Amino acid sequence: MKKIFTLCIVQNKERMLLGMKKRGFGKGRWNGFGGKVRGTESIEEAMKRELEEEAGLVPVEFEKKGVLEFRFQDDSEALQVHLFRIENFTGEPQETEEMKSQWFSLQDIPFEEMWPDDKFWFPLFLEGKKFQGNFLFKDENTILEHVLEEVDSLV
Ligand code: 6U4
Repeated sequence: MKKIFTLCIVQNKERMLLGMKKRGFGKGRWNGFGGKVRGTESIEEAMKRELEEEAGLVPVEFEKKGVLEFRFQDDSEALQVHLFRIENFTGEPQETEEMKSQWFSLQDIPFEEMWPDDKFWFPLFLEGKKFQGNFLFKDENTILEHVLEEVDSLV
């Protein structure tokens, strides 16, 4: 069984917008904006809804850059996360109930306060590559195994 999630990274040439998660899964970490795909909505619809709910932004230009699967050692259910790069948006970043957002320079990404998988796939993301990966976690701080590969296209 898999749960499907979205994750949006808002980025321009110099800066990236990340959100400090204030509650729930990943609380206390800087992350992109996203959440579970609900009922009948498409992955792209869920991506747009979550970006608006969590950051107050409406994506205008975007591209799917990665599909990542996360599994915890003690949980049979995997998370499949569809990662989008948002190149253009309308609106001003808002603090919401769930996230407090902040711009970071691309040289200054706070990896030590992010999910531990991020430091593996961010270099590919920053190079504009598309990728697929699988990560097995012992717990929220420890990765036991991972596979990550660059791909030409994504589903
Ligand atoms: P609720 O609380 O039901 O509103 P929802 O907003 O639907 O939740 P949430 O916030 O739990 O979902 O979604 C988790 C977010 O964290 C998704 O955007 C995916 C992202 N995420 C999960 N594991 C991650 C990981 N290992 N690395 C990463 N992002 C991860 O960079």
